[in-house]
Order: sequence, then structure tokens, then C-alpha cells
Amino acid sequence: MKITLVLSPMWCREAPPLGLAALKAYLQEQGHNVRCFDFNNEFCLRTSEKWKPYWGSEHGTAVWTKEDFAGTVISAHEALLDEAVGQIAAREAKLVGFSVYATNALLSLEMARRLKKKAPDVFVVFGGPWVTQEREKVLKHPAVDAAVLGEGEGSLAELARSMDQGRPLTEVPGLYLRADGDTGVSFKAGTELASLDALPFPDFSDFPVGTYDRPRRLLAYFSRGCFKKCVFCDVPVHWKKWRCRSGRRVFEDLRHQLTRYPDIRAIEFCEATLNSDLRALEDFCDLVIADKKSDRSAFRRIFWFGFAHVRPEMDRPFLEKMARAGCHHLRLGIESGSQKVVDSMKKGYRLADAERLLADMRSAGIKALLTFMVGFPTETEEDFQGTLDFLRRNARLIERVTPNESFTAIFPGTPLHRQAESFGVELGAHSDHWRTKDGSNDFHVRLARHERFCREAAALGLALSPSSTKVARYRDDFLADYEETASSHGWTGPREADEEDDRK
Ligand code: B12
Ligand code: SF4
Repeated sequence: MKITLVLSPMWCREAPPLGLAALKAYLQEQGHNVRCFDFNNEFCLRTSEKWKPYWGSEHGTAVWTKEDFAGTVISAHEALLDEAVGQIAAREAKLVGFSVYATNALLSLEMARRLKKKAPDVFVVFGGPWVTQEREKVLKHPAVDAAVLGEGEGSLAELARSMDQGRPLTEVPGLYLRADGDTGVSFKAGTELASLDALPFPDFSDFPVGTYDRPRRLLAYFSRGCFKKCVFCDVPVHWKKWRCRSGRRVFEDLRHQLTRYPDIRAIEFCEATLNSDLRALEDFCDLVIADKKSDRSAFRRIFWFGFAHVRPEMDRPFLEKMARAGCHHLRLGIESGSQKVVDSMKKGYRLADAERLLADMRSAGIKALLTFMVGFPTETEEDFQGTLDFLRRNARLIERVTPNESFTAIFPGTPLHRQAESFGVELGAHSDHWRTKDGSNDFHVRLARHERFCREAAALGLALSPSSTKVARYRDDFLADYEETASSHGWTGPREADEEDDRK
């Protein structure tokens, strides 16, 4: 079957999209004729100077999830939109899939609407993390015929097969389908692939590699999902099962990609955590180190990095091996400098181990980029001081810090959302809008802590991630949005944050 896969604006365009490349490779292996269109990248390359900056991480969700902003983008890009939809329609695929994230949902819907107008018989399916978060709402949009929850490969292949063979789509695992008129929804639970090693290597051939923000970077992965269950995290909601590729398979995938794209210099492992299977990681490093002995090794010219979690097993010799294999930096989710808060998040690590890891990473030559959350429901002012103390104690070992721009978001499907009551939390309609019932922790308190965190980091000479400027830039809008939620819930508690801030 002819299948078209689309990424519409706006999504990060640091490197070609791995999700679509993975789907294309899998569907092709099943005998389908697949073409991907990255209109996200294309629009950014072709738009005017006025619009280009909005692709930066300092804007992201702050503007692209807003209907009025999307409306302005749409009217300013009529010609590009028509051309894009024309290209999709001209390919005459029976099945068109959109890869949907929070920031490109509105434009994906707009493109799907226009496509349905032009080619009403096309079957439109949405997939990606936005679907997982908004599963109840996706099918309310008439231009969307179905939506896939979580991992896409199996469901999409089964959908294409069922369409080809005229079998009922209600049997396709993982597929949300409009059943009776516009309201009924049918859903059969999906199954995830048992082994990631069986997947073909991602196919980036439809993407103009080299035209992205980081023209010499490709995305790769060891694993999908996560074997930890931190209470705030929705990775285990999107990916039900944690699975990891073997070190050899990752090595072979990269060798294949580096041969195909000789200009690549950096590999970003973009999964939740690249060190979930230390055996696979070590095997990968051993293979890379052995390969680098050859003058012609493609691994000689690259470095790699990714997210990782604190693991006491990663001692100095292990880290030195990673460095020899090309590891440049690790992004560690520290989240809080209070052991009590780390424990109530169920992060499953000791701060003492994190500090030892930072010191060993520094000695091994691997840079540490740390992420933090402020205002977790159990965080008191004293706990927050613990986070600032952590920064002060370890500043010389840290390359950069990223304070979460949502401070602490509470996503549907996470344990924190399900157990909001026991965390003493009242939820609002938006994941960033919640407060503790005693009024001691609301958006104002979290915002003030975020700002104090940024000031302390700057005073310590630490680099802050570019995305952290988003909060300062959109501060008034964020506050106005929160106030709207607060007044609709009758949340009138004291403004401790402002007072607390004034005292500093
Ligand atoms: C790597 C990553 C990034 C990188 C992006 C690098 C790049 N060039 O793409 C960086 C760090 C820059 C980044 C930034 C942001 N990110 Co990010 N990021 C991720 C991460 C860790 C992995 C994404 C990935 O590539 N996965 C691997 C591929 C294989 O998976 P996939 O793309 O999801 O595709 C699979 C399925 O989703 C599905 N699927 C995908 N498309 C389609 C289409 C169809 C038709 C079907 C059927 C199925 C399907 O099938 C695919 C294969 O199984 C995820 C979390 C995670 N672990 O998934 C968050 C995540 C995608 N990011 C997220 C967010 C919110 C952001 C930001 C918007 C943050 C912000 N608040 O500003 C920014 C974007 C800023 C910007 N300028 O765009 C959210 C998205 C939530 C949502 N509802 O959309 C996630 C899920 C994290 C989270 N839990 O909050 N991110
Ligand atoms: S270790 Fe990271 S990805 Fe895994 S559950 Fe915790 S926060 Fe999520």
C-alpha cells in the first residue's frame, strides 16, 4: 500500500525526525511504499525572517499550543500550506499518517482538514506523544479517522494490512477508531514489539539531512520506554514496556548511518535514558573502541551524548570506557537536591551517588548537563534550599543546568496524576496548573522558585539551557493563563511566592 507520513510545524528541528524514519523503515520492510514529508523543517527553511525564530526552544509550547497564534501562522503561510497539502494529495496514498507532538497538533489538524477537503477518501491517522496525552479528544476532530496510541510500528502495519484486505479496523491493536457516528470510539489494546533488535535501521532517506539546525547530527536510540516509574513521568504511559537493543545492534545501526551520511559528527541518543541496560552500553562501547583502532573507522570522527539516570554501578573505569568510545556528555535527571523529594518522586537514586558520579564524570572527561524540577508537591522551602545547596556544592562539576520550564507538570496517566489526592494536590485543566490544597504550593510559588533557581545558577557561573529563557519571556502570559484556571476553580490562596520573593 502507498502510505504517506507527515510532520507538520512546529517540532524541534535539531535533526531529522527519528520517529518517522523508524516507521518508514518498518513499513517498507512489510512491503509498503512509504514517503515521509518533513514540512516542519521545510516551512522553517522557507518562511520569512519574522517567523523563523518561533522554531526556537525559547518559544515552543508557550505559543504553538495557542489557537490564536496558530491562526496567525496559518494565515501567514497559506501558500506553503496549500503547496504541502497539494504534495500529500498528489501522491495519492490511501493512508496518511501525521506524527503529532504538543507543539504541532494545531497545524497537523489544519493540514488534515485541508487534505480531507481535497481528497475526502484518504484515511487520516494521527500518532505520536500528543495522541497519548489527548487520547480522549483526538477523535473529536472530524478530519482524523483514527489515532494510534504509543508505539507506531505494529499498529500502523496492521492498519495498512487490514485496509488492504478489507478486514474490520476495529481489530487493529492500539487503534482508536470512530465507531458510531462521531461519538463512539472503539479501541483494542495494542501490543509492543517484543524485541527492538528485530527492527530495521531507521531510514532517513526522505529527509534533507544537512539542512537541519544541527546539520551534522543524527538521532539514535538504545531503548524505548523506561524500567523506572518516577511518579511525574509520562514516558511509561507512552511506551508500556521497557526494551533495549543490544550493544551490537546499536553499533551496527550507527555504522550503517555513518557510512550513508559521511558528514555526520554527532549522535544524539534521544531515548529516556541511554544507560538503562549497562551491559548493552558497555558492549556498544567495546565495539566502538575496537572499531576505532582502524584508520578508516567512521566512529573516529563522531561524538555522542544523551539522557541518562544516576546509577551507582557506573564507576570511573566504566565512564572512562564511555569517554574512549566517544561519549561527550550526559544529561542527568537530578530533579531535586533534597533526598526526601527525590524519594517521593520515586527516582530511585541517592544524592550521594549522584555527586560521586559527577566527580567521576569530570575525571573521565564526560560533561554533566543536569535537569531540575522545582515545586514538586512534597517540596518545602527547606527542600528547595537543598536544591540550591546541591548547585553550590557541585557547581564546578556541572556544565549546564536545565530547570524544567513547566516547573512540575502533572500529566494525565502518570502516578502523580492518579494519586493527586494523596499528594494533597488539586488539579486544573492544564498540566502546569495545579496547587496543593493547603495553598502552600501554587503556580506563583513554583514560578518564584524557578526564578530563584535561575538567579542562583547564574550567580554560580553555570550555563542555563536556552529553553529556560522561555519562562522570563512569557511570564505574564503564563501567569494570566494560571489566574484564569485559578479563578475558575475558586483558588484564592495567599500569594506566598510573591512575598517569599520579596524577602530575598
Ligand atoms: C529527543 C526528544 C527531544 C529532543 C528533540 C530532538 C529532535 N531533533 O527531534 C529535544 C531535547 C530537543 C526535545 C525538545 C522538546 N520536547 Co521532547 N522529547 C524527546 C524524547 C526524549 C524522544 C523523542 C524521540 O525521538 N523518540 C524516539 C522515536 C522513535 O519515538 P517517537 O518520535 O515518539 O515515535 C514513535 C511513536 O510516538 C509513534 N509515532 C510517532 N509518529 C507517529 C505517526 C503515526 C501516524 C503513528 C501511527 C505513530 C507515530 O511511533 C513511533 C515509533 O514507534 C521524548 C520522550 C520520549 N522518550 O519519547 C520527548 C517528548 C517528545 N518531548 C516533548 C516536549 C513537550 C518537548 C518540547 C516541546 C519541550 C517544551 N516544553 O518546549 C521541546 C520542543 C522544543 C522545540 N523547539 O521543538 C514531549 C511531547 C509531549 C507531547 N504531548 O507532545 C515528550 C513526549 C516528553 C514528555 N514526556 O513530555 N525533545
Ligand atoms: S528515569 Fe527518567 S524516563 Fe525513566 S521514569 Fe524516571 S523520569 Fe521517566
